[in-house]
Amino acid sequence: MRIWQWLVENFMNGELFFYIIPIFLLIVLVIVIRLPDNEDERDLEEKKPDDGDKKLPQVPRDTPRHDTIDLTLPTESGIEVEVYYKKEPEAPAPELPPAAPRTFSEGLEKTRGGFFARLKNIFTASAVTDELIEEMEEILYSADLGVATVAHLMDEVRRNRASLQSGEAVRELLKARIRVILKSVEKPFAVGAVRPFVILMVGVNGAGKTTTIGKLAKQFTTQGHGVVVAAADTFRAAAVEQLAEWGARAGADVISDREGADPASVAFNAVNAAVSGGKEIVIVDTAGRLQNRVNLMEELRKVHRVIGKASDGAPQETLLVIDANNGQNAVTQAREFGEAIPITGIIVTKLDGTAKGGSLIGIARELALPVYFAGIGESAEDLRPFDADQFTEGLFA
Ligand SMILES: Nc1nc2c(ncn2[C@@H]2O[C@H](COP(=O)(O)OP(=O)(O)OP(=O)(O)O)[C@@H](O)[C@H]2O)c(=O)[nH]1
Ligand SMILES: [Mg+2]
Repeated sequence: MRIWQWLVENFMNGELFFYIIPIFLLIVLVIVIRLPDNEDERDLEEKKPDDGDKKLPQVPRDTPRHDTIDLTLPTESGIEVEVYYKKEPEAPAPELPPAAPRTFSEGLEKTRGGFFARLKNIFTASAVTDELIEEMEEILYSADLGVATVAHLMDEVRRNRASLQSGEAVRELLKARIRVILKSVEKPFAVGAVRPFVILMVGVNGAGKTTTIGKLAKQFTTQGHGVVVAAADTFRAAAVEQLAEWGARAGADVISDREGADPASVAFNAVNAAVSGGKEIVIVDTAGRLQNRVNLMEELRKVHRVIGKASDGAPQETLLVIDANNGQNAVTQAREFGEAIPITGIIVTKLDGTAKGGSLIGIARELALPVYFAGIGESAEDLRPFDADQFTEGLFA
């Protein structure tokens, strides 16, 4: 039977209503049930974040990276409505050009602005008088170069007095002599063939040991070396955390122990970890301050000795970290540390933050130890192999 015949027949005999009425009632029922939800959703759509309705929480802008962000919002009718915000695809972060490493000239800006700026008057004088030479001597003495070094430089000036006809000539002589002093301590740092190659870092508190270890570790891992750093400054818990952070950043293994643990045993474990893990370089951090200086020196002696027990001939380098702000005090520090353990080289830090960069001239001449690196900023690249020419040019720029 065709459908239209069936409809006509059922309409005629009244049975059609028997089917239609239940279907109609079912539709009405569905609409009634859905209505409150729709109202709430409409309510929400109309609400703006700034319309003063404090009940609506704002969607946090930096919500974690889910595909959707769901919130359950209370509405005025008391019914909770779940809202899903589709997460916008994240735009890739714009590629920043790699920061150009600082030059020595930039790192020495403060030093140039200090005593070297005062020497400018002398360097631009058209004639060289005895008063001018005396004025220069005074400025040099006030510049923390150290008495012996200033005396040496002034001897050179007086010896060549006859040929010094202009301030420019004085400048060139001084620059040449300073360059010679700095050249005598310039030595590229070389990681020798011994494995593991152990570097022990020492220095007074705050000199920059831990930071410098972080920077060095980063440079070594970037060069493809496997590095272990030893948190042998167990005097403060924060020192271990600081080194662990730097180590993680550099991709180096960190060997540590609880606060107060024996620093020598941490160093010993680190050397053994490098041997068993096939790592090439171990850098040992040490405390800069203990209850007193005698304790510190005792402890450093023990660390040095125990490292030697872990690996014959280690440490291959014992580097003294010097804060350039300390000026000539660094010479005293170096002598004190040198009496406890054999110092093999120097790293001077914070040249960028001081007007006392010239003190390195005195340190170089007095200590006659290789200056391997100079810190001229906070980033890993700002720990630079010491370059006497660049340093001299930076001072006299
Ligand atoms: N501007 C600048 N700051 C530096 C440089 N080297 C180190 N610093 C800062 O000097 C401060 C002290 O450095 P640390 O590495 O903690 O010194 P430390 O020798 O380990 O100190 P202790 O653990 O107390 O013995 C930190 O705030 C470093 O960021 C540098 O070359 N330039
Ligand atoms: Mg430290």
